[in-house]
Amino acid sequence: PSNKLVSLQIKDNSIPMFTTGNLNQKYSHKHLTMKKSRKIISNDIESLQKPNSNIYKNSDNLIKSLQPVSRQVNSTENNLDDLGMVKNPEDEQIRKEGYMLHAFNVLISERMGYNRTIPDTRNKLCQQIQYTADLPTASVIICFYNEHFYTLMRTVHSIINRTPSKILKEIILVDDFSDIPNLQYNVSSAIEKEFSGKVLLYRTERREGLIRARLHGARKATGEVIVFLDSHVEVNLDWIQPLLTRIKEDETVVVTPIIDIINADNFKYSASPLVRGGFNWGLHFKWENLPVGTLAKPEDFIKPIKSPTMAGGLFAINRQFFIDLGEYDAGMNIWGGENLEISFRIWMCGGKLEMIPCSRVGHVFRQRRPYGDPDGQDTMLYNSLRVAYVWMDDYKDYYLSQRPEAKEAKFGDVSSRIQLRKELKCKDFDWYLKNVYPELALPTDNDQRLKNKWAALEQNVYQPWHSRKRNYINRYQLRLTNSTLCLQSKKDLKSKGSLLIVKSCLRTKQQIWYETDKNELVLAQLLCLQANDPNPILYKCHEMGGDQEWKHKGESKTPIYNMALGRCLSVNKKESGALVTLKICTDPSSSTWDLVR
Ligand code: LR7
Ligand code: MN
Repeated sequence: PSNKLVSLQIKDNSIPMFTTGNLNQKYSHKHLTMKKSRKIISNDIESLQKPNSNIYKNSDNLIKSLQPVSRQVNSTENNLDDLGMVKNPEDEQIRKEGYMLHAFNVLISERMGYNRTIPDTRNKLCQQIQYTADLPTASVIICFYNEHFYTLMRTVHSIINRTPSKILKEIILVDDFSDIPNLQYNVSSAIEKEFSGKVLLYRTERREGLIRARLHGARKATGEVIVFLDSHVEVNLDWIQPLLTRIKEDETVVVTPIIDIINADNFKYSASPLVRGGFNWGLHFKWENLPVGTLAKPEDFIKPIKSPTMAGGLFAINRQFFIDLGEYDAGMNIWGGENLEISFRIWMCGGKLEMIPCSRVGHVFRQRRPYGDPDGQDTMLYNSLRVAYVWMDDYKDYYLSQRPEAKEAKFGDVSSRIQLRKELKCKDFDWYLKNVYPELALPTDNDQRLKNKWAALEQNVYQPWHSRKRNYINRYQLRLTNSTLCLQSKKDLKSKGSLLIVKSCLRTKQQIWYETDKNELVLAQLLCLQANDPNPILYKCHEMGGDQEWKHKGESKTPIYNMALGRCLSVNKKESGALVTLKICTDPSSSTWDLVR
């Protein structure tokens, strides 16, 4: 029809929906549907199909009025808090839908736009390294299933912006049969327009899962090295040169960057410490402290670090070595286990696995995976069984006894992978444990001293979504502005799940809030203020930010703003006993507070 409108769909029988064909105008279908359902009320399908009808004129105006650039800010770490503001019901809708579909704050991700500055998290010594221009070429492979459009585009832009173009052979996107409306169209238009030839898009013919989707991408790649990345990452300065330098030295080394943290609720980018990959007998990947003495001298902080396993999503490998090593196990479904499989295989079949401290890539760590297996299979179990039966010899019994349901479960045919192991003349699992991961205690170890030692070490183990220690930086009562009412728990202060009310200010424990350096508000150093919708509650501090992270501007008349929900602490009536609720911060009836120290 018009050169602006390319697809027209009728949703819910009544609300017409369209997307724009000109991706120069950077916005997703979601904004359009929302704006449109508000502005254009006609649901006469006939009129929609006539090119000269008013609806097209309206929609042209609409497109102009929606210049999405205005939604996007050139973001730095400093304005992220503001970007999370929910200003109207439409924002609220986007935020909510986003959490459901992607399990992160899409409102912030969209407003940040495609490019942003992130902190250089590398060790200072890395900045002095001069990398030679003579490095192998690389193909970056990113598979995605229903990824959030802006987040995916920012992944691509960060790679284009921070990778020498001579080295970057291509970026290969593999759409794993996503079914979010228009995602495929939007991605293909955007890359065609901006990165024609450099960024390629493939789509699988059915949902394959990340293992087969990556395989699909790897087989299209032409670079000397292939680099796998997740679809919600941002690469940091000079991220690829140290990876390629190491592979150039030795083609049998598989390398990973340090995976920095992008907070799923506020998109803050922060450094990860140097830890390595391990696993437990349930075959779950885990982060583990480096063996004592690894980081003795300053230079040790920039040297490659041997790692028994990798997290799975981000690594670089010589393409021919990847093929020779047997690529991936194509019998694995959707998600899980492939990272241990390739880690064991690398070590047992003649390679090495190392982490490169000077290479940093941020990854959005979510608290849940927003998708499952289409047939409801426990793919982690299925895939882990394949790992156990092919690679772990008798040690698989430890896994099987950890997971009783595993004894009955199906895991498909693994004969070709066993064959591969024979052809490659791989070492056995006993060798791997003794030489690569001697620190792993066996469940049967009865040396209590050893067990204690590892238990103690594990206590300190870093998890990207956990902080380690709670630091109080402030202590105050929260008084409603122009009143003598203070924030307190409704029930007694230890009662988990209690709602909050305001009551006459008294210097009782019940009203003393402790602010932590992670922006939590902890009542009497016991329970955390948590942003439940529509009424906040007191809950066990989980130290993961998000619904327990609160911002305020200072001493008096400040809104108190929750990062995850994008709303402010408020009361409907200024009277003793009034229940505390969460309101959109720009609502004129929303409350402000004074901090009484
Ligand atoms: O069916 C699917 N098809 C896909 O294409 C399911 C997923 N995917 C894509 C998805 O869009 C994403 O780009 O595959 C990629 C990985 O999926 P995630 O992001 O849901 O996985 P994750 O980050 O939760 O999980 C980690 O473990 C996985 C085990 O199968 C993979 O190895 C992931 O790549 C891996 N991610 C990382 O290593 C990043 C650091 C996380 C940690 C620790
Ligand atoms: Mn991921």
